[in-house]
Amino acid sequence: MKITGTTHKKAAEWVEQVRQLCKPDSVYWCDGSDEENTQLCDMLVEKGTYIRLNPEKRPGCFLARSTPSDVARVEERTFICSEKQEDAGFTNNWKAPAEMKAILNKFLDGCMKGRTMYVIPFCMGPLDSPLAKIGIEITDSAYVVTNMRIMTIMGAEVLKRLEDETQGGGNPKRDGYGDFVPCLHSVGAPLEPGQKDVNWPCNNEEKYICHFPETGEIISYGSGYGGNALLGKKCLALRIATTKARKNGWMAEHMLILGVTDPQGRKSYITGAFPSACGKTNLAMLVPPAPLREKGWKTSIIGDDIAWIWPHEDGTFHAINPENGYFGVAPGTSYKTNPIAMDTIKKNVIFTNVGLTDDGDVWWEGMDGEPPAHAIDWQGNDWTPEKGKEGIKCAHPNSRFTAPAAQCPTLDPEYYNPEGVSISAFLFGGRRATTMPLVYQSRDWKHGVYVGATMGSEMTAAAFGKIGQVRRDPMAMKPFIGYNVGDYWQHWLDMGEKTCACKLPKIFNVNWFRKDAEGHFIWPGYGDNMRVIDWVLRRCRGEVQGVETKLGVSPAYSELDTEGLEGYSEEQFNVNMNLSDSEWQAELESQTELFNNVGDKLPAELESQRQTLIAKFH
Ligand code: TSX
Ligand code: MN
Repeated sequence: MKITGTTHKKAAEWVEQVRQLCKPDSVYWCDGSDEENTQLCDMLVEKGTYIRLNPEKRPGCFLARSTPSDVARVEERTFICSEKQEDAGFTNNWKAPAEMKAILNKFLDGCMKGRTMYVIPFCMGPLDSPLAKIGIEITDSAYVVTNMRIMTIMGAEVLKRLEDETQGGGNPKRDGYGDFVPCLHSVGAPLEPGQKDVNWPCNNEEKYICHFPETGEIISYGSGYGGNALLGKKCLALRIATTKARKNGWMAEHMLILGVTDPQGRKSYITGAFPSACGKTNLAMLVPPAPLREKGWKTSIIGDDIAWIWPHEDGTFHAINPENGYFGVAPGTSYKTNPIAMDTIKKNVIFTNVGLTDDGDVWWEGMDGEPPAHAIDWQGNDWTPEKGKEGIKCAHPNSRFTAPAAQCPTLDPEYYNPEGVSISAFLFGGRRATTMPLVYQSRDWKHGVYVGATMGSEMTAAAFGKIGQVRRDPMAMKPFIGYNVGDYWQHWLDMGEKTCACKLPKIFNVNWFRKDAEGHFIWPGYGDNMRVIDWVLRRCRGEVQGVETKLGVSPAYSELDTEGLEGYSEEQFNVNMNLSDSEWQAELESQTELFNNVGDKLPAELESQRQTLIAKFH
């Protein structure tokens, strides 16, 4: 189904305007077909960007190795370009739109010389959903095209839908009906005539990841990696979506969506917001422990990273996952930590910056079994377990798999439902060795918003500051809110007025990472988190009383299903749930820095919530 252009006037004009600015050798409209994908992957293998993995071990899989300077999102080069600086707020870098456009136009002029300009029509969310967002990404990276094909609904059917919408087709209730989000991406590495390309083109001097919330545009220059380049994900589905959601009364959140079936066959859905390194993908793919499985507990996944949530006609909040795949961190993924992910990534996967074994398979730190005696590391060098002992990693710590959601064995059929799923509970959580109990329920919506707003997690990698230090990460959204964080909190408070309290999702805080006096994790975590979720769901149904604490409502030990849970005594539970006055005084005091940073836009309600707690822990 070859496409060569569009009847959508705005899209056609924008593509032509970008072509004139970026000056590519050619323009290619992506139809999303298998044949097209095969051709692109073959070309990337020929160019050296992709290594075809052993078809016996990883059929349809490829490995890409990036330039060592282009391995992660670049938050310090990410900008919110609103007219007023106060509309970006302290969590974002800011520049005025006209000023940023002037800078970008200099870089974009001729930036695609010697390259093909790919036009990718894509949709975030089921096409018929009232929250679905159509985007068009223009990129000069075929790596981006092949990843976008996995991560979004991509190609001819999306472009046709956009065109049909100008004629009254599709779902007229769609937020953005008839329109699309223009997403311009360039690796910023034009080729002179005859110049040989490199395996991973990017720009080592300049990187700009720019969002224009008032006009709903995205421009990304200089990086070919993940969230910098696959513009449907963090850029559209979070930063731009948050601004649209605020305006139109819905929520774009950095949340997993998990389905749970209990032994009576009742199906519930919860979402969870967690900062990085808390195992969000593991939770989204949770396998209940054997004793609970035998009783009939089952889980399913709607999404592992992003949730779009709205007040549904039925009075409850519904959620869809706008993504079509998983862009997951590879290291640490194993049959022990996440068997569902391991089964999802057996075929048709793009691996980026993982190790390559001598038999053409992939390897990373934390995979099951012994490390290979020899491999090629993510930079293309020989690797042995001896090098590993010297601290040289085989896979980059931020190495990734790009895998189709449809391949997940526990994918929930409701994933495809345009109306989404009704959400019973929101979980917030971070990695905290002290202070935070295993689980508590907030007293009400407003208190829950405060709990999410003050979320923090201890750093496990030096990337964000000192290891062990608490980094505040409101709703796990710090780098993803496309406007002022104070206004974002106010929007959360306002959402609590959209339906009656009894139909709002109940808000819980969890901490899988508390340690005892000897420095050991108290809670076994992983599949056993099902026991906490069981209690959460019984609380949502009003089936269990819990115990009142200074923070809200927590389980009594007897309310937790501890069948088959070895080595977790009531004494350990008590340590796990303990609330220390001195730790909480320090916690509440340390929240002032965050609130002071928010300044004038801080909703009074949140400071009032903090004062209520200060009085309790005095
Ligand atoms: O993902 C994790 N989850 C959520 C799982 C559904 N991890 C890994 C975090 C890094 C991404 C966890 N680590 C979890 C957890 O609940 N809990 C822990 C801490 C922990 C680590 C090891 C053990 C127990 C707890 N026990 C043994 O290794 C034997
Ligand atoms: Mn994420």
